[in-house]
Amino acid sequence: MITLYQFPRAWGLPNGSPFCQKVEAYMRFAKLEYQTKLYDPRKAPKSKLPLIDDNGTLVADSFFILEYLDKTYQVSLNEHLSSEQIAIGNFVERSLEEHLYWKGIYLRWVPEENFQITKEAFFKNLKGWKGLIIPTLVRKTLIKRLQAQGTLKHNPSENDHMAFKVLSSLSHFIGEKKYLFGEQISSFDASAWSFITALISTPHSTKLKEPQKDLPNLGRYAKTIRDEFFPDYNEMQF
Ligand SMILES: N[C@@H](CCC(=O)N[C@@H](CS)C(=O)NCC(=O)O)C(=O)O
Repeated sequence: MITLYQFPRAWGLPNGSPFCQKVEAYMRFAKLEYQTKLYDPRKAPKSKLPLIDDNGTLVADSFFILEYLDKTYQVSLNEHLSSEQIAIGNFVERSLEEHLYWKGIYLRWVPEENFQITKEAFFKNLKGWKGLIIPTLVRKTLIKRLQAQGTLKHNPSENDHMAFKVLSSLSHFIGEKKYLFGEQISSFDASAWSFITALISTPHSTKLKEPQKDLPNLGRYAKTIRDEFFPDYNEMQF
């Protein structure tokens, strides 16, 4: 049995971390049997989650986890795709995970009202001094990372503008299609679904929610995948 080590679930989403949600989505697309457990990222081999344990084989990082599962269980979710489509899928995945992800971190952790929402979801079980200090320390660490990565060099409307470009590109790419590449799901939908819902399906206040109005096909896409693969997550908002 595969164990997915991850963060707590939040806001009706399968996970508070889009990377953990991506792995769970992939395993559901691939109809693999798994269980989930909470884990402390500091104990993980790459100090980040997701991490899987497949009968003693540990694999860290969603990219390597999907490659491992594909090879080990002959999942082949992308067999119907051309090399050109696979190339596009890789570019989409990278732009969501290496660019849009940071806009999401900014959104959840920097504006004070949003930080309070994040704190409530991720740290509500911490009691006493831990509940006071740990959320602020995590926030400080993430702010340092956002400065080093570059997101905090831009003002909020510049960041919203950059994130909106990625979302609107994705919206144009999806168009009327059911999944990213048509009628058949691919591994790239695991990433796209997780990063879209990480932005549009949480209670944080953001101009990026406007895509739901301006780019309604993203909400439709998110709901289609929820209905088909995560019907048990009926509290998700689109
Ligand atoms: N490239 C990694 C990124 C994973 C990642 O950034 N995970 C974050 C949560 S979204 C994490 O574990 N952060 C904990 C930390 O950095 O201390 C993947 O694809 O799995």
